[in-house]
Amino acid sequence: MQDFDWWQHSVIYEIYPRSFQDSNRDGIGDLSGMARRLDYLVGLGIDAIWISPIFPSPMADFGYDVANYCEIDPIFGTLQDFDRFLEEAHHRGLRVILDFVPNHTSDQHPWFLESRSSLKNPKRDWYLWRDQPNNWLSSFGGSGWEFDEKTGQYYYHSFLKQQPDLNWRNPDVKAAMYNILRFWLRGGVDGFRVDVMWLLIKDDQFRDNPPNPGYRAGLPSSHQLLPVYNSDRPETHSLVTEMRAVLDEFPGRVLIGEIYLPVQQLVTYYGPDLKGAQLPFNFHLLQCAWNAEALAHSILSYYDALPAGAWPNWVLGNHDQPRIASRIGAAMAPVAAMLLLTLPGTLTLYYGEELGMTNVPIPAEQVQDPAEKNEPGLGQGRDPERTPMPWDASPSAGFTAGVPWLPLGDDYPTINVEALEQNPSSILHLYRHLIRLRRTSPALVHGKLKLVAADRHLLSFQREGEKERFLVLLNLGYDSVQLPLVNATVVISTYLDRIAESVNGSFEIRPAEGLLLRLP
Ligand code: TEU
Ligand code: CA
Repeated sequence: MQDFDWWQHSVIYEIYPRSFQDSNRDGIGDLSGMARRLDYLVGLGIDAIWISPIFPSPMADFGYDVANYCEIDPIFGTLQDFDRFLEEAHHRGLRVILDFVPNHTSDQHPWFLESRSSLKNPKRDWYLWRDQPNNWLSSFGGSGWEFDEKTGQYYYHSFLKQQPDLNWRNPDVKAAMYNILRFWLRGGVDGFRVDVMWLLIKDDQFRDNPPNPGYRAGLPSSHQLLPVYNSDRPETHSLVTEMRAVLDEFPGRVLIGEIYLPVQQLVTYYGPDLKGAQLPFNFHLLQCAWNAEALAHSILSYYDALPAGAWPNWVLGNHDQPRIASRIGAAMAPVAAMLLLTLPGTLTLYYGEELGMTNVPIPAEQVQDPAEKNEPGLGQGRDPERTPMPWDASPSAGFTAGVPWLPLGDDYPTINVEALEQNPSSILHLYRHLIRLRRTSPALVHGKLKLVAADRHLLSFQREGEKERFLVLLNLGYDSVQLPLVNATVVISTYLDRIAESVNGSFEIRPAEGLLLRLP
């Protein structure tokens, strides 16, 4: 795979740092803990780690409210701990991607403290201040505008009022943010996942958003309006291109964008001449109904929309979305694993996906996420998918010697790394096999994607490289399916049996079974 950049043939693994491994008994994961688990990640076969924010933060939105972009929050450790982590990861051949949160800072960031101190402060224009609010809404509920007594103006916040939005039309803001990227790039980080890339710039006239005709009671209040003037503005693209140019000052780095948009708009974030994000996250699988027709449609419409030369990527979970095993059922999780790991391009896993981890119900008094606290019961809460990684069956699952910041799932005594390790047909072993296969069979990474088809509960496609040809058959139903097949060999089943079985003639795919077959 020498013809490709490292990130093109990578499996990226997202770590939510509060929940991976605690090392000092405070019940919150940290860098030293993470470093202790690097060998596990090497064993899993992943190539790169993306760490959700670890910078100093009041933690109003658990690190997505940054108070200092060039330091590490003491909860997670020190800059030295980070350097050590980076070195140990690199030593093992793992890349490290940081989370860059450019749309907003914490309201405790010195820039905002200055900005709000007076109308004349040189940093006043670093944020979005107005005499009067317009109708824009916060994603976390209520108006997006907060009145500031002292100076008598309102500031805009796409998320919490503790997360004021920066003014990306101000050249000083841009320069400061690009220098932050350089700080970490010089320090050796391999790239960035950019938070809410599609929200960075807002309409310069602050026009009101139109009502959303699709809104109905029970949806988050932010859905009342269509985000026409405060998201996906045409000016965003020049910012993305500038960020990419900063990364390109350093060899071999990757720019990933968090973008929730329909495919046609999503793919514009590759940028003119592909000089935007190398990987605008493709979230369409994690939003797709779990049936063969919808999935085939999602895969094809994304694939067809890709600009020439653009590199595909796929995601089944992240720290904002219900876990895949809860969404489709634990029995179906292995099929999702096979789907993800047989698609072309770059893949992102969310920690615990490889265990078939499910959402953990959080009792009301233990809710942490402000998205849930602000609008309870509307399904906004993200705590259930952020619970500690279960490593073993010991009290607190080997995650902490203290009290975990979020509860462990009831099933952790059986669903944990150590237990699944000992069961050769577990989903953990399936992930490991599938990830390894991508290394030994480059056709799975960059071979052509062909013949994507849905037939009742069966989703199928082929992957065709120069030397190898594969057929992927995914039974998304709970009845077996009988298929006429000529001359193929089973490479792997999600049941982890029938390896090397040769197929000729009528052939059975069991309930919720995925099969990877080699074609002649
Ligand atoms: O998420 C952006 C975003 O749009 C989320 O609000 C997401 O749609 C929602 O959580 C789904 O329930 C990013 C981060 O990933 C998220 O954790 C932050 O809270 C948010 O930005 C603000 O930085
Ligand atoms: Ca800790």
